Amino acid sequence: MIVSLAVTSGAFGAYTLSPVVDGNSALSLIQGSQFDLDMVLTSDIGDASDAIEFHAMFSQPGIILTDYSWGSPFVTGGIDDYSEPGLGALPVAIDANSYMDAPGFDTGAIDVMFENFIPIDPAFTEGTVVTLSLEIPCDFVLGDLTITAVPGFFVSNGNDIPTTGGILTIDVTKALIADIAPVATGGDGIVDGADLGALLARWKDTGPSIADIAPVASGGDGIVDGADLGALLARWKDTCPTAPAAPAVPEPATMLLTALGGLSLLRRRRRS
Ligand SMILES: [Ca+2]
Ligand SMILES: [Ca+2]
Repeated sequence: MIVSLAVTSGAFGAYTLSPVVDGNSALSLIQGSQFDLDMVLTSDIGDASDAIEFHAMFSQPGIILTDYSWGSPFVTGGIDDYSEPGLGALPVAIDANSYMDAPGFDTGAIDVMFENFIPIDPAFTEGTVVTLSLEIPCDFVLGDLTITAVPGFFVSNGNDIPTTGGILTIDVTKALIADIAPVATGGDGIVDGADLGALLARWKDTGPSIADIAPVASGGDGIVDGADLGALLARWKDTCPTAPAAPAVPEPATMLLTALGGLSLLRRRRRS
């Protein structure tokens, strides 16, 4: 089309590729959350492109990519969609091996790659170019996770459009306050005997302690005691939203008896 050629053969501006969640570039999400990440492309002069490649790079391994979709007129899963890992490989936990560059060129980055072409105009202009459906596992490391858009190429009729990638920051927070064990991983998405054991092992500890969970409102009071035990038992068998089915474990009454047995044992030891 003559009009289309007139537009795309003129001056080229610059693109910005911004990863956002509900329009935000910084937010907080709890372990177990499922969310959509939009890769939003904007131009200073209304650029259009028909060939796109970029990476989404993660600061930590383990986020699960469950699905993705391209903005129209790109076709998701079509013969021109070279994204890796592809739809057939999903869901997949994103790590250094989930996408490998050409042999000898792999950066070891924790990333996935998106690449697609539009063989016939109209080209893609602006807006959400790819939406990633993601899930934070229940045992995912707490704190800041950054997701960086790394532009590869953005091409309009054979001309490169300079593109700058943005950064998304997600503060990953704990799903369950009573999920303190396994201690090494900061919990496993279920409150059970392991957590009770971890609390009892820290009985009457003073100062900062992972088992000091009560009073809940203030995030602890500097001592591990009956209030913390009560807070844990009140959350017995709580699970992270996406946690796998819990294995068979003793019922709360049994665990409480075990706990009380453990306490009297501690008292006896202290007296002696
Ligand atoms: Ca646990
Ligand atoms: Ca306490």
